[in-house]
Amino acid sequence: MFQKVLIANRGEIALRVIRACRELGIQTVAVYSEADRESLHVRFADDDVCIGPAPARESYLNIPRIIAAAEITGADAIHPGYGFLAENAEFAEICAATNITFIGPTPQQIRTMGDKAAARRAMIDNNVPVVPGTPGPVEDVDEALAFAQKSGFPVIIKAAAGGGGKGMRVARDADEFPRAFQLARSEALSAFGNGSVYVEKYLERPRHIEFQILGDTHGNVIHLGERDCSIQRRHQKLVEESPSPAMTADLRARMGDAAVKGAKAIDYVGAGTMEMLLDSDGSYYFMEMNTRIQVEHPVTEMITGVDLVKEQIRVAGGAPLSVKRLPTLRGHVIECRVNAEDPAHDFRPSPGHIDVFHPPGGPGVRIDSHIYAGYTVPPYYDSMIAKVICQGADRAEAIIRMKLALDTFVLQGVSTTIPFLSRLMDDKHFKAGDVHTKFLEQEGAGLLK
Ligand code: MV4
Repeated sequence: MFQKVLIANRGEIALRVIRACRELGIQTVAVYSEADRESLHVRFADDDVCIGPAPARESYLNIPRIIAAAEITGADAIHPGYGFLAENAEFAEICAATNITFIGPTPQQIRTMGDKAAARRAMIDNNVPVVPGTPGPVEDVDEALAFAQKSGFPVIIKAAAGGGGKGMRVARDADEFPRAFQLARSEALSAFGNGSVYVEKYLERPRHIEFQILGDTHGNVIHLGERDCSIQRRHQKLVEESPSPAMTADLRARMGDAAVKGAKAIDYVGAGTMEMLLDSDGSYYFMEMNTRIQVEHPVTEMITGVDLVKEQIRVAGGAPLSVKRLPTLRGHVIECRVNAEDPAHDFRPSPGHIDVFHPPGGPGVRIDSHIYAGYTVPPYYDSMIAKVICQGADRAEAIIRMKLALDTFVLQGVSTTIPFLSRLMDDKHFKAGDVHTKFLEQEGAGLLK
């Protein structure tokens, strides 16, 4: 096992990884930007290194500085968390070349899944259902339009280098198509330096259901059930839950088998997520694979009792998975992301000083957060300041506990999404489990008060 792990991240996930290392008896190194000097991850780690100015590209994205920090402190592994360098194949390669273990999948696995068209191809080759579409990237607008006319409208044009909603355009008819195609292509080119796009049939109101995957270097690949992440705003998830209100034991077995088959196709190692779309008619399709630990991983930890971050670290050290199949699910779990944002002003970021902070507690409540009274939320990074995760014997109890937790969350100094989330817990469609990816577009305005 490792002696010392460097955490190439900040915020709550840096704290989460430090805790896992502590439990495993592993020393930790925090890296931080000049804006994060007063952060808890710096205080809680055994060792710390300032890696540069506030802007991420000069600190948390600066590969040479992070590698230098690992070499100076004698770290033998790096945990990338999520975001920043977590899905950067080149970074994983540089770690390997420097004899530092990257706690995550191989560079090749990151690369294959990072190219959404290549990932789609790999799934097709292994009989994992994908949304009907072009088998690979399309060369020009005529080839793309030919598919659209054959399959029928609406269709969605997606950037091969994209993911998370960037470089996507929907075309509802042949007239709209050329413009949508050009827009997707140019957005992909400017955002990713790669204008490669593919086309799929567009599903109008699917659920976003993702399966947690764990793989090890001994050939074991399992899934740990699903998370329903249908409640999103501009491709940012606000609420995640498990089990999905739409799930049955039979559907979980079938979707879970498909997810495991897809991960096995690339001999996946570590924690990963198979993102799938579940259509209103019950058909399901692979969409993308995320090759990292995700923000919403505590939902799966609470419903299964498996510590995903400890599994990641152990597996990277060559150990077999400590869990060999899906454990009995424990009731129902919901996570709400608390952001320092003002919902009344289009969710604009609200950084600043935290004057008062008293997080909720009680049975079935977990809070993952890096903030404290007296902390200043910097304007440079993601606006998420806390995750509230609540478990109940069933979904109704999980919702009651979440509502209570949100309403007793005392946090003053910055605007937050807490009141918005609290009203969401009262929404009749949400309570009925009737959610889909267009939910907030349709119902969100009513939750602004
Ligand atoms: C889709 C889709 C409908 N049909 N693909 C959004 C992010 C990226 N991962 C893919 N996304 C979608 N792909 C087909 N063929 C709808 C979405 C989508 C979506 C997916 C999950 C959660 C929220 C979403 C919001 C808008 C669109």
